[in-house]
Amino acid sequence: MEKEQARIRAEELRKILTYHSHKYYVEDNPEIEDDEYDRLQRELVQIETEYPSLITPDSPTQRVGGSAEGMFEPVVHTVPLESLQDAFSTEEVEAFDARIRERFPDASYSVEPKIDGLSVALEYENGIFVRGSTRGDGQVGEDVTANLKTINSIPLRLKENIPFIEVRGEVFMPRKVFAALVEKQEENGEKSFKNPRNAAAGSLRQKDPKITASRKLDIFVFNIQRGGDESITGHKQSIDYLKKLGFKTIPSCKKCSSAAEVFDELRRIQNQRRELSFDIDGAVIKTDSFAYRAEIGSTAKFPRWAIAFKYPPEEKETEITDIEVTVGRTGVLTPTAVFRPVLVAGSTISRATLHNQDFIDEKDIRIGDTAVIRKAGDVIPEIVRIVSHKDNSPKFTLPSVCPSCGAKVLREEGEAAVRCVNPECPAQLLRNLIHFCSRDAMDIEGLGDSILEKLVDAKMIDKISDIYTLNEDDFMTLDGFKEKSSQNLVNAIEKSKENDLSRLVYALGIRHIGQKAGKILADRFGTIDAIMNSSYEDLVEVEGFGDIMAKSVVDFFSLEQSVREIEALKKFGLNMKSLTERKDDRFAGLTFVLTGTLPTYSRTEASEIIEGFGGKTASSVSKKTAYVLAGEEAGSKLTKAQALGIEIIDENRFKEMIS
Ligand code: 0OX
Repeated sequence: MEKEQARIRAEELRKILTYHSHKYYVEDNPEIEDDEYDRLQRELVQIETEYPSLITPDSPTQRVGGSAEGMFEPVVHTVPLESLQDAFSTEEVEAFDARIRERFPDASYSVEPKIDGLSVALEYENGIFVRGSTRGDGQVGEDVTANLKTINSIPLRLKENIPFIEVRGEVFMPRKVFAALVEKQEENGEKSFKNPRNAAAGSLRQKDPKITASRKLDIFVFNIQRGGDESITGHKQSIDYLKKLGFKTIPSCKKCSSAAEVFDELRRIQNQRRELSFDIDGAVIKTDSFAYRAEIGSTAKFPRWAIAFKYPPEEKETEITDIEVTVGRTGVLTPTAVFRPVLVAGSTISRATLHNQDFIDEKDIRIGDTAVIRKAGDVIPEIVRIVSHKDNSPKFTLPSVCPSCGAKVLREEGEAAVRCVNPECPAQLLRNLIHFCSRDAMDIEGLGDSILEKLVDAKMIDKISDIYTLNEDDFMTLDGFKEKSSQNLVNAIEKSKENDLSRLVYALGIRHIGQKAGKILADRFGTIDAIMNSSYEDLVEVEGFGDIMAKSVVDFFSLEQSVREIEALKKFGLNMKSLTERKDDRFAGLTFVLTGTLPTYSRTEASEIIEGFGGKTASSVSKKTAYVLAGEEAGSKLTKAQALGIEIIDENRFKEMIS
């Protein structure tokens, strides 16, 4: 495509994509299928890859992967982001109304929900989003533009090209997103966020905008800080204007002309609280007229013209009848309190996670206790405090052996979680098998999740080494297997025996030992026996290794089951030696970045070759990158490489370089 033609099409695509993104994320009323949206987005990426000079800051392709320059630098708020005075009783609201009405008998209020998130300021120049910052202390916040760009409901371009506007909004994490994130964190034995507010704050503070993007944050805008349409005279009118500009505005804003109307609205908001998909912690009552606001003014901390009415979280008392301990897919032992079912915040709850031993100790939770419970973020049941213990009830401690397999459990230093690391533990077997066979590990083509699940269910395998006992007849007993497909699988299993030791080390699923660490261990020690016999002291010496990784390797091989498995794998003829005999160091000092799909090499294979010649691979393009090895459907890395003038090579050229 000619450049001029490309420019016109890119502009058109941006308009279409921005329109549909607004329909989907702001109006919650999509007009096209996701597939169609993705197709249009891909077309735009393609044009921008071919002509990087056509990329604009408001391009929908720039939400993730745009420049993260200036992140976390201080931003002085020209108009402070004030906080609100809280009211906990109707009397306090009445007193507020009396104070306002004394001066302005005809004052009316806007009442809106108070979103439980974190305040941010968004600045737009000539309709383009140029800077976003956190509230900080209200006077100075931090630049989080790159992270805010990943929030799809924040327009990168407004519907009108006004010279300047700064708005204020509340960034939040929807309850469902929060619940899924916590589930994942618990499953991985990570510290989980306490509530959606903390999760939103943590997500916005990420150094890598990709992580922020994965957290699916959202925003409600509720204030003009500076600029915009100077003819606007009141709050409700300003919200309508913000909506017209393309912002996702606060979900309701009711104008009330009397205290009675205010109370009706406060009740209405409180009653619908449970049905909302996000957390609110109250409602805000604001004097609507900007002229009146200016006269009423602010204290050092709060505006005098507004007040936040806080709704109390619902709490109930119940009895803890049991504490159950389960082993998750990642081997983490999770204690759960079981209690007499009670109705809280609209649903009956009977269980709450106790996270780990530290949490239990801190609150001194025991079986038989009377406890106060509530729902964190109105979703996740939690124990707030213990009211009383039953007479003579003992302290609760997690078992020292795995409830699933009986192996001794371990608690790593600095970690809250207690884990079963037995590779044969049935609770983790399937996960370990899937990892073992995966592409970057032993790369056993065809032995994917569903077949492995069938093999486990049929009790044909109960440990990793059993994979190597399988023959064609075994596969033929499974649904859908014919002679040819069974033979292919057996061949793939056989082929995996030749793999480099680095793959095997990674495939064993030792905690904290990823692909890179597997390679380092294989290169440094040469054989599996040398790795197994290495001490903690030997391991911490290894470049790139720290205390946690060294301990993890020692822990893994100190288990009898691990040693037994390695011996079995040896017997089946798996290669136990490092095959990396460096031919020469032709790539020494050079860093490669891989992007897109290469015609014949997998990414892992290409990385292995580069490292074999003494080079390095990195995941992102920078000035230090020597080459970008690009395949089909290469994305933003290619664009960045072009912009930085870095040499881009294809697989053919790469093959020439290594021949
Ligand atoms: C909220 C919220 C926060 C603007 C001027 C004084 C306080 N969390 O939903 N703050 C404000 O108002 C600010 N309104 C809100 N709705």
